[in-house]
Amino acid sequence: MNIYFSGSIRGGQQDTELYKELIDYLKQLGTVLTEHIGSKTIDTSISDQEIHDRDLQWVFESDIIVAEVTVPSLGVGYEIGRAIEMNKPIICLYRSINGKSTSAMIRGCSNLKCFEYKNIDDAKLILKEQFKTINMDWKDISYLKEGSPVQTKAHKCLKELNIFDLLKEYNPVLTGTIPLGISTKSSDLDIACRYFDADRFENYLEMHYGRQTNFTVEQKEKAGYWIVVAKFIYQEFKVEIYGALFPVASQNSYRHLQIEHRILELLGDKFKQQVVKLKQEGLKTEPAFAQLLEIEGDPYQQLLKLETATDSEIITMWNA
Ligand code: 6IA
Repeated sequence: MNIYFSGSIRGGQQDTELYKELIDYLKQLGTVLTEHIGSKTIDTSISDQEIHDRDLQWVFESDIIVAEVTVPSLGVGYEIGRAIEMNKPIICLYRSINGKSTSAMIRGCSNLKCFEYKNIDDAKLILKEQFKTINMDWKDISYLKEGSPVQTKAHKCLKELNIFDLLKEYNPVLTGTIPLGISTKSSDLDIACRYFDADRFENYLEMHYGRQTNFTVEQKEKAGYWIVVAKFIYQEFKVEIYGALFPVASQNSYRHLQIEHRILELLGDKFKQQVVKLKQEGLKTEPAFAQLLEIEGDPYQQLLKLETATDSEIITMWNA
């Protein structure tokens, strides 16, 4: 796994030693492409344009961005923005110093995960826990092949429909309950995508899947966003391909998949069975999680807030 560590240079180098400690820890989790951020003796022989082009190429080649954002830096903010556009998972770490807050454009951005920490041990724990989820590559559906009977069937159907090849440029990810192994008879095959041109995406779906049973495709507004949704039936599955203009990693269906996967991993089989039981009784997935974890308010929004909870906070939420 390639890790791009981002930290202030011209914005101020007062945290360089801390960056080095973070980088040394990240080296246990993958290959850090930007070790030089942890050193004050940075190569000054290359031009700004060479630095820019090389660093962006590394952002492109990385599987995750970890940014320490306590010291405000134009370069770090720029790298984060470009990485969001490339659909990369991003972790931002910051400390509160003299009550100074990190920019709202970072803390308020749903495309990244922002964590406040106090010391290096806190930061290491956050990284360790977050990397467990990030290591799960949902884009590769081969995990379904060895799964439950419904997952094996889903894998066969997705292969026959050639969805992941045909929609490759739209970054398709299977979301919903089938990947999590908590599906019921009425569960759909949900595929989240990102488009850049809604009409083109709609036409493309129609061209490839328009002849499938009960095919429909429409564009509509949902929660303030413009989306394209195609639906059809394939064998025993209802298939729903959903596209939006923003990266899949920041779409709610994908974020719910990630957090629900993490909760299921932490709380084990007994919790999983309880979720399935509630779903069989008619509850939707997120309300079922919320009920078991005693979460109040809108379950869809509240579950997303657990993205930045620690493992032990999640474990203590369930009264088994
Ligand atoms: O605006 P900043 O300089 O604080 O931006 C820091 C971010 O931009 C880091 O995450 C780096 O990835 C990138 N960056 C900026 N400058 C450099 C650099 N040399 N070498 C590598 N990456 C850089 C700057 C040399 C200069 C101090 C003489």
